Amino acid sequence: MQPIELLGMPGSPYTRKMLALLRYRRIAHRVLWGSHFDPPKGYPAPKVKLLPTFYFPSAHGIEAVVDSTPIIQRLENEHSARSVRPDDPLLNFLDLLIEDFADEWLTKAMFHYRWHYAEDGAHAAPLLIYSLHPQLNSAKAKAMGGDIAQRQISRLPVVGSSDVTTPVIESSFERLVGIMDRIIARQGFVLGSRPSSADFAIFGQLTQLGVIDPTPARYLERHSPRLRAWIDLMEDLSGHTSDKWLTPASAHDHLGELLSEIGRVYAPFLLANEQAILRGHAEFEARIDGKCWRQAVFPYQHKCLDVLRQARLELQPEVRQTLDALLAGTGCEDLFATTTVQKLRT
Ligand SMILES: N[C@@H](CCC(=O)N[C@@H](CS)C(=O)NCC(=O)O)C(=O)O
Repeated sequence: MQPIELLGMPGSPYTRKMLALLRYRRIAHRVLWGSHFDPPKGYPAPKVKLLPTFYFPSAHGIEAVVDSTPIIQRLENEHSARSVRPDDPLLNFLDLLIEDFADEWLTKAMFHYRWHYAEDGAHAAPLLIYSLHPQLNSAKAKAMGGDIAQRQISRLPVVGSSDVTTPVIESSFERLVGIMDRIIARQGFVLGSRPSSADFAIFGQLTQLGVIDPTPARYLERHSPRLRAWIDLMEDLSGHTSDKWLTPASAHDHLGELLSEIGRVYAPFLLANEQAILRGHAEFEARIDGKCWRQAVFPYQHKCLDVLRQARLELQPEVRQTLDALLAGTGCEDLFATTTVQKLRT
């Protein structure tokens, strides 16, 4: 089989998520380091210019595809060994939910810590430029670094990072460090002794937060050397052999505090975003974790909520009941409460 080609950057958390996943799955691949500012010649452009971009062979030549979660599913359909999605339907749902939390919420911490504080921004800008142009002279690199920093800083409000939301984002990141430390100590990974797509999603964001960006990396080094070491291992699990998923009966004890974190911050965010979108508002203000949250609406994350709701509805009734019992009291149950859905749609 032809190796899969993908375009990405070391400073892109979703690129790192997918590269580690390809390595664990032993799927032949070639990474083209670069970005859509200067895309590889002879390759089509994707509809939305995001990293990573996968170039899959298709009947009409090469197809450029983005969005890691459906790409993971496509890889599952095409390659059966070393799956990252549990067969058990309950665990499978939890995997989707936790992957979504990492992709859509933890990434707020990633973007926030990279560009909110001057020290971190000044550190990241030249790294991003030199990873695109390793031979650039330093004066040019400085100018280009300034441009990229300016562009990214101007986008902070889009993901919801501001002085108003800083306490919510930072305290959630700090709690997650503790939660992941205990998850790894117990089982090695989020859903057992083998990695699932949720681990790769968390890992992707942590390749930046825990290693590259000085402020959060210092926090992680001080508070969880175990999690810091896990990041390095996750990078290449091509030789990992342990293959046990959690038993659904142990899901409560192992995942309870992670689900409560999702229910504490991400669920109220998704619901407030949905409410604003359905009412046609351009921005919203909500209480999250007892504090104020303010940002522009984010239509993609409304789509994520629909995907989760649909996945829950597709579960067999007895699995859905077990799931609902597991989520009860975590705050995640609000995402699926029929009253919430009806109230918002009327
Ligand atoms: N939902 C997408 C998100 C990908 C994404 O946001 N990638 C970032 C880089 S990590 C990007 O390309 N942003 C556009 C830009 O910076 O112009 C996925 O899971 O792949």
